Amino acid sequence: MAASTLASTPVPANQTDNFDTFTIVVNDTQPIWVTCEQAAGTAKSHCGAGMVFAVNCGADGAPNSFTNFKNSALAIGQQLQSAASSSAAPSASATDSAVVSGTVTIPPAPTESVVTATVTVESSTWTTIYSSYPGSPAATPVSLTGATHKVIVGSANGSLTFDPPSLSAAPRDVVTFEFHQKNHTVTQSTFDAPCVAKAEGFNSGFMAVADNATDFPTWSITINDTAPVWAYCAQHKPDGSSHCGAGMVFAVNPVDTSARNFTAFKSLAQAFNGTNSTGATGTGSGSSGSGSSGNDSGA
Ligand SMILES: [Cu+2]
Repeated sequence: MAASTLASTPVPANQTDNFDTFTIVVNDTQPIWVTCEQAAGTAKSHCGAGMVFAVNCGADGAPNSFTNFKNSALAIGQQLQSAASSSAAPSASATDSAVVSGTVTIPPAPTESVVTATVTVESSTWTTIYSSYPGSPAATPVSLTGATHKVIVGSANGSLTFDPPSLSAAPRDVVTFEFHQKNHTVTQSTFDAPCVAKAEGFNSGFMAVADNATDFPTWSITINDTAPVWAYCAQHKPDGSSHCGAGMVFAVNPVDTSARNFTAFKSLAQAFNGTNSTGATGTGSGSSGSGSSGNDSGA
């Protein structure tokens, strides 16, 4: 459909009645994406603060979900805010500087871009908006159902490992974790705090597996975009040290050419020794169920 715009109509703060209205007619079942243009392109952008609306968007978990749309808007808002706060700086963008925490240096965050792409798979076509980093994989899934990637967590010899420790996945792909011996988790974190559960991130909860088990529980996440997803095991050893601090970390779509590659993530987990920069320990909540990934910009 053609774009529709209502010019900004100021409403006094004390008005309680006779509000202006604006009507659009929905002509088909395609998604319609709507934003408030007030202060567009500035740090005070209403859109960047999440003032967006949609008709017929995809279900949560789909690439064109409202959650992804709003998060894209919020990510742009954050970029506008950091650009505004660093506009006095000579050249480099606000995300280009490394953070030093004690003796540990956290590499700078890459500049995330929000990409709008038209994807065609198996005669289905849809528009997807996703966050992408330089070097991120393509947004086109191999099939409508996506591919399935299997990761073995732990092993019969008691290793503190995710195997493979990292992998590439396209949106719609599923990563299935198969839990082997000991009692591990897969818990989403952030690059900056590898061993601390990310707020509202996914969490398998603890998966206890007996030494003589031959049947292994599984737990899956669906990948929603191409940006890196960081995770760790929230278990601690009897001596109190953590599996994460021993290097039991995992990533989807880390960018090898970035300073924030998987090796850097694992090194950070080991350097913090299972704690974050403020010394808090990462613990799992023990909840279970299936999760989804990548709908936030906190990587
Ligand atoms: Cu573990």
